[in-house]
Amino acid sequence: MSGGRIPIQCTVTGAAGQISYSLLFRIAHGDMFGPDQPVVLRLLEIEPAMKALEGVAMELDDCAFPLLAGTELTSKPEVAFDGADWALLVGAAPRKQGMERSDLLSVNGGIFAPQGKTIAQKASSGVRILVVGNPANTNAYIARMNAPEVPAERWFAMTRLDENRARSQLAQKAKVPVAALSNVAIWGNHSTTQYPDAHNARIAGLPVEEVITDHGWLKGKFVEIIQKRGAAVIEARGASSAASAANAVIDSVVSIRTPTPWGDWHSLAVVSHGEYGVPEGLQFGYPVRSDGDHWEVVPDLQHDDDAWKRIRVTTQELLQEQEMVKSLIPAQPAS
Ligand code: NAX
Repeated sequence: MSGGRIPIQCTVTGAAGQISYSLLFRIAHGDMFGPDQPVVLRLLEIEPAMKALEGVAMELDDCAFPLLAGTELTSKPEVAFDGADWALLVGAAPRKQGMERSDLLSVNGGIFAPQGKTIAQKASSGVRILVVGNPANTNAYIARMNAPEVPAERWFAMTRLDENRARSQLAQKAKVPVAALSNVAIWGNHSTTQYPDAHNARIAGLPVEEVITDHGWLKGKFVEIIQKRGAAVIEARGASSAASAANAVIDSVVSIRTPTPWGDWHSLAVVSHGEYGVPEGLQFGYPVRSDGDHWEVVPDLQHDDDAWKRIRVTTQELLQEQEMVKSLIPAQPAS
């Protein structure tokens, strides 16, 4: 029962795409906002995909979800983001053959800069935004910088799929249930330079390195598996991760909205305030904990030289991406 609660307005972009095909049904089922919270899905697509989106909406109807208080289908960002409490930016332009990373960044910048502006104009005053579409960190940075009216702390980019992949790989290696894993963090960019951190992770409360004694695997193969897992899924499935990405979107929003279990943390790319030496303003993957309203980057974690090296590499990549999109960033007023 929804108990007369005001529905949450949840915008999803790229709503006819493959991630959304898993995501929308789970949101409407209550997995994201809880079993008593009605939701209105505000679904944005580009014009050529509107017919497919209508088909998705028909299937949503056909589920008769008690919590789904409405669906709005549109190709107009100003309609999609109107009154949005949450904006899940899944839609992005895919990388095409022959495209350089800089081309991909600028094509997506053409999507995320105006979306940032529209969010600032139309969304609810408490809007929170999770960017999924790749390159996720820099797309979030572009949108955020085009929406200076929306506090920087409200913008997130998704590194949770990488965390979940890491939890699962560590559990399999240690032959323990995945629920035994805690304190798994992804540092940096959602790309092949990310640093999945086993050193600070725990298995049933013990440091992972005490349980998994193959330290060569932890420092080498494990890191590589997580960095390249997306490509491995494409290779096997012939399509990129979709259901697991949708699941990670749910997990990310739940982790932001609910207090983090004591002593644990989860991975999100958030605005850097210089934590761990990362330049201010980068949208950087960190271990984050939340009290349900506010979040903080977990301080004082220790890294060895190898980890610091990896963190520097992923930081450099993000700085390069930032440089490539600087024409999309409006001049910031002097503070
Ligand atoms: P699809 O190509 O299936 O769907 C994307 C949808 O976005 C399409 O329907 C397209 O019409 C729509 N779209 C394009 N431009 C749009 C715009 N300006 N406004 C609204 N909609 C627009 O991709 P899918 O597999 O769903 O993946 C979506 C994005 O997630 C991709 O960029 C993908 O790379 C990224 N991913 C990010 C992950 C992460 O962990 N951060 C993991 C999974 C995924 O690879």
